[in-house]
Amino acid sequence: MTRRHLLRASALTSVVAALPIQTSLGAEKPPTASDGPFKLPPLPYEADALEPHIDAQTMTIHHGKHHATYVAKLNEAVGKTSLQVPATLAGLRELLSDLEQVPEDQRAAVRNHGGGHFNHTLFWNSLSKDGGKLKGSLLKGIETSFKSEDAFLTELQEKGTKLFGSGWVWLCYNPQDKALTITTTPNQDTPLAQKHEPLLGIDVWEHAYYLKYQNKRPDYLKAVLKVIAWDEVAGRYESAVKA
Ligand code: MN3
Repeated sequence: MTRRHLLRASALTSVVAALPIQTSLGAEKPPTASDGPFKLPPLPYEADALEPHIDAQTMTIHHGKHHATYVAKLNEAVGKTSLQVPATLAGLRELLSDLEQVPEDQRAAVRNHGGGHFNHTLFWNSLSKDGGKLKGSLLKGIETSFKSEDAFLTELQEKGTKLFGSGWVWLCYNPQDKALTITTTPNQDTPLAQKHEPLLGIDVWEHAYYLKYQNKRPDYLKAVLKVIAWDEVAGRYESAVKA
């Protein structure tokens, strides 16, 4: 740690109240997900729960390495600012909805790693071995916005397949026109920045599927649609409509 960082970190300790940021003064080891205020949530199921559609090795690395690194680097970035936000998903949501409030020198890091933490947390909770079927008000909303369930699923897979490079394909609720929409974001950007409410996000980074599906992203998308927790997605939709 440089002298400049030390001075900055000690100046911060007096002003940061809401966030108990650990500056890890003097520590030279790389940060881990458990070092800072934001924590890596455990997977809501066993790593092999989604086999054979998503394999256990991919889940273990994706959650334990990729997601953990986003959390560690988010903590590092926030620790270099005097931002006062609770280290919760709600606090992170506020930051990602308006990145202008993040000091410019840490904005890209919060956007990328904060987005990574937010998106992956939503992703794990959008998957389940027995997530139910599309039904009720969500199915009605999908039929209104996309004409049919089939047309919706086809568009989701097409947009996910065509997204160039790394990113996410989303089912979002747009509070402006009260419609459902399928969008994509590059890297770890979230739909929150576009004032869209993410209901379902599917990770199409190669790290999400390469071990099992190699370059065959369409096969991965087909497989992941077999383990979507539709009941969970429907719950998010109902909350978004009421908000
Ligand atoms: Mn990922």
